[in-house]
Amino acid sequence: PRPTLLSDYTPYNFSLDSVTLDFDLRVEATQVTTTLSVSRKAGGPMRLNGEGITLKSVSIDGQILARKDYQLTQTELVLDNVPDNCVIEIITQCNPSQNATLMGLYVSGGRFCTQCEAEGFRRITYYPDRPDVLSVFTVKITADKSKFPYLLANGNMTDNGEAPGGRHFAVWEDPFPKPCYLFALVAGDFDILEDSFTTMSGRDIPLTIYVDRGDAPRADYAMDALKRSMRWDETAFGREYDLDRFMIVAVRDFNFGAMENKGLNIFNSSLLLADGPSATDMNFERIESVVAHEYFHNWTGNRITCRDWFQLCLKEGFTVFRDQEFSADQRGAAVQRIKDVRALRARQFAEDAGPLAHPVRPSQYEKIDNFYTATIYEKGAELIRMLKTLLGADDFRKGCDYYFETLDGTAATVEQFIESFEAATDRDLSQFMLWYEQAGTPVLDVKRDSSSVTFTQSLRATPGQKTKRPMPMPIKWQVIGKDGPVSDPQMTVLNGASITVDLPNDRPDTTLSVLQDFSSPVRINSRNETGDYLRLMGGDPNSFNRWDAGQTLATKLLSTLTGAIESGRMPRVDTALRDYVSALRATLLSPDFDNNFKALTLSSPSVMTILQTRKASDPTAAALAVDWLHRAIGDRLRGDLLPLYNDLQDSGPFSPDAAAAGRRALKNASLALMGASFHPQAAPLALEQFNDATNMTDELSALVTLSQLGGRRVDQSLSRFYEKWEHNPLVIDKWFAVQAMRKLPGGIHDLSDLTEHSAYDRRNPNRVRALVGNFAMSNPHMFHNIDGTGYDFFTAQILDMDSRNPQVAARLAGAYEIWPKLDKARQALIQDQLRAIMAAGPSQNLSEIAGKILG
Ligand code: HT7
Ligand code: ZN
Repeated sequence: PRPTLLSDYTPYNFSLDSVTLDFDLRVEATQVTTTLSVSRKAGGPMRLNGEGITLKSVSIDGQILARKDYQLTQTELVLDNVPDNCVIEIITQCNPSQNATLMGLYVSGGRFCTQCEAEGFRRITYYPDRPDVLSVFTVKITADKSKFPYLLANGNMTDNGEAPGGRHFAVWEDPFPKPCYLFALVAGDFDILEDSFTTMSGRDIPLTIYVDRGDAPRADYAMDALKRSMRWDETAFGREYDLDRFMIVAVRDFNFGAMENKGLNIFNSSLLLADGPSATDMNFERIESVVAHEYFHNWTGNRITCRDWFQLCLKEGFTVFRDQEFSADQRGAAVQRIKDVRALRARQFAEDAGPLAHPVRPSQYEKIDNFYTATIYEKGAELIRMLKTLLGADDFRKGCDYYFETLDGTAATVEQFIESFEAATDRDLSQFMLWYEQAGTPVLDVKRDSSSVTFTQSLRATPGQKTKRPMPMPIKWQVIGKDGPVSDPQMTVLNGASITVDLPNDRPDTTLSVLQDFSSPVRINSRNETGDYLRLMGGDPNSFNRWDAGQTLATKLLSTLTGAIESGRMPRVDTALRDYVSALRATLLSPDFDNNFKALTLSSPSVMTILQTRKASDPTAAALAVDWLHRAIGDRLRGDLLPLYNDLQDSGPFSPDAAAAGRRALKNASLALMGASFHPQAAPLALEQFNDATNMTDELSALVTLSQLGGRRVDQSLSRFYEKWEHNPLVIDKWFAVQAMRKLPGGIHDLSDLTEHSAYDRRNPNRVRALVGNFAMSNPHMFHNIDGTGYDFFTAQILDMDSRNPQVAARLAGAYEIWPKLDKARQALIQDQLRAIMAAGPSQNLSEIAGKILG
């Protein structure tokens, strides 16, 4: 298929003055009557997208069109002679119960719901399914009253009542013009949680969260996060909520995390429901950030939307930046920055270095669903962060205000966004656009002599982009001596290829702490020695760099260990290991750092990170290296871990706040290290913690430690866990995940057996991600088994999923993008798998991903 090109953009030739949608909801045959008031803006036919729906009739100004008056293909309805101003009525039918793509209108848990971003609306009716066609929507929903007591759509409810045959109806009007990807409809029976929020101008907004019967108490945390988000957007960005009510609905079958439909957010239930006994601290943290993210879209995405899908980062990058800033304010800036950068490096850097690399604003795509990537989201957020660093907080806010004021109600471009900052601050930001256009992660080389430092940037070719140009790069740095900093933090902006800066003072025995707070999304070649990293670990006032120094040391160790394991040599890392562990120990015992920071310092780099630093590596050797390092750290901290674990026991009532979560994180990191080093107390403690836990963080951490220790107690604990949580699907997802990430005693057969388990549901993306996704991403021993059985299993699961849900299948297949980093034997095995996928006649989504990975 011909890709869509950014350079081909042309505005739509009609404007839609209003849209009315009338849904006669029935599970197997829903009828939609669409009424469009249109006016012509340019010549040509009216082209309407449509997919997987049946056209019943089309009329213009009350005249039903004959079949010869329109063209109908699998994907389009084309109307030739449309008057300049007219009313078009289209009647279509769809089958929500058979819609396994989970795009458009579908049934989940016996309820109707919709997902329209990016191109799902065309599965509901024929329509210009593009983000730059904005209109005001009136929606009438009619459905069986007893089965579907709640009928919801965007905006405000203006009417409701009885309908014949035990049915009822509701009418919703959304006064804000929107593109159809923000349309939403939900119908079903729910438990509801209600609250309200008073905006900064004094308007009372009712807030409602709709969940499964019995789940309302588990929505308390999301409700609290919502109110905090609403307040934060007012204080941090001056943005007030606009509609008269705000609703969130939880659904269990969902392709993604959540969706920001205007006034009616729809959430994957895994990102909404939590309480202490059933949700981990990580679940609470994610819920807080995703609730905020979707709410913040109301301004960055909904009030100002995207001209076309190439501008996706305009809403996603900016909104991720806003949710990261919110989380930093709620939970602590340093720890938040570490977590964000860790995620960026693990996922986005890998993407940028592999066959799927693409710019933050791509210039072509085959299926836009495949572009909801770490590059668009996370690197997109880093670009906004750099902009703030370059401009300073005040000018950044001025630019944001200008953007919101001048582009409200429009579908904008990245250029218009950048121009807002230029107009508001009188700066030239044209070179900054390169960050949006060039794929790949730049390398920042740091070379110092006694009195100066030279920063040099370079960027390797990526698929389709051979030559690259220097980009403006803010570099925060500081000089650190043996007793701490010997200069103030400095800021250098590298605009060209290279810049040399004088050091603020000329001391021989000093170390440079460069890229503090990760001020640009680059890889760094700092030329620092082990001693420099140890100094930074002990004395860098910048928390991010203090943590990062430890990660660099661990990565170096792991790379050496991987090489030794690959070639069957004994690893020679004694001195480096001793120094690294004593620096870890100093951090652990210091009263100056909080528990979250300490836990992050203890967490070692992932197998993915190690593979990124090496060429043609054996991933199972890298996984063994990680196991080896954990064991060695556990051995060397043997005397400290048990007292630390005991000290961190918490007997008070459960709280999901950052301080309590930090205690649990450090306690469970200590337990995991005791487990990794087979501390005699590890198994009894883990068992006791598992049996007595009153919160899921402790229960699950103990289960993971037990499952790593192996033996009979693993099966017993897993069975007990299953029986206890059988009726909570979100916890059963965890049960599948723990097993997917474990070296299963029966190998791949055990994994296949799990796909036959009565609780396994191959139509449910959460469950498939829990088992199949975690297997590919977090079980290197089994997934990369050289006998190829891990890959065979995975490919079979991808193809099975592709027959129902191409979006989720394509996303799973992304796990194969790592192949160029692997040893020759595995490269060949994965290439064979990708060829098999291509030969199986995959969906367009899967074919784009598999084809690009194969190269
Ligand atoms: N803007 C939302 C994207 C989304 C999505 C994309 C493709 C397929 C299904 C989807 N569901 C939601 C989510 C967000 O970034 O807020
Ligand atoms: Zn988003």
